[in-house]
Amino acid sequence: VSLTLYDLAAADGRRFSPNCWRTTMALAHMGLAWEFRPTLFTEIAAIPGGGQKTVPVLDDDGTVIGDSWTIAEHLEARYPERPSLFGGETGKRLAWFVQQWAIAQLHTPIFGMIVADIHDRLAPADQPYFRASREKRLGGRTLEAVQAERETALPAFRAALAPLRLTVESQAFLGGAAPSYADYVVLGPFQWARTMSPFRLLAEDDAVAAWLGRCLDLYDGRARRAPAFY
Ligand SMILES: N[C@@H](CCC(=O)N[C@@H](CS)C(=O)NCC(=O)O)C(=O)O
Repeated sequence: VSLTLYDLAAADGRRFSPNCWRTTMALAHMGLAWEFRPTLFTEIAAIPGGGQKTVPVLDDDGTVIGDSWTIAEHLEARYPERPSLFGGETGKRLAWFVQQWAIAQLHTPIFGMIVADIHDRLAPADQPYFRASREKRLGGRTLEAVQAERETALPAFRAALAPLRLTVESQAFLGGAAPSYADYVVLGPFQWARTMSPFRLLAEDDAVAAWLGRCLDLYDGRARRAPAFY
């Protein structure tokens, strides 16, 4: 098996992309070996195979696949003898729901709370692209102005974690006793934050923080060992 993962890299090489962390954890879950290709935002279009607009991109023995969900489906189908990411079709469809929930309730608010910190840690070649594309997405506001509101935004963000909090108070992982793809989807945006920003999203005594700790420890602490602020 020859697997290559194209993953965003910051100026110092650290891996921060929430969508790429989904794939990293999926590969670790399956016990597969892979090679990282650190990639800048401004290098995505040049990924071999061509036509990619986002990462992660996985090259599996010459088959080039974009989009983290498509990659997870590919891995599940291609390596059926490995530990399952979804635990069957019902688990897969529920993980899809978790992904939509995470994009709305985690990615979107976290983006605003760390967006200037992300910018400041990107390679100089990426910074003008990131600022222009993200300020457009933010309706013309500056990255700094949006991030300055993070203390105000934090209570609503934490309150919206209630469904996650109540779930992981009574079970170790989202699918029960063992981790599955749904956990990696939720881990992604928290990993994005802790790798790129010193701003603490969670109170230390939050059950979500305990769940996050369990995820960071998985597979020899793969996510915990990554360069991060805390
Ligand atoms: N649906 C895609 C989304 C991937 C995505 O948006 N990746 C971001 C990095 S986290 C990206 O590559 N953005 C490129 C850009 O903004 O130019 C997936 O799940 O893989």
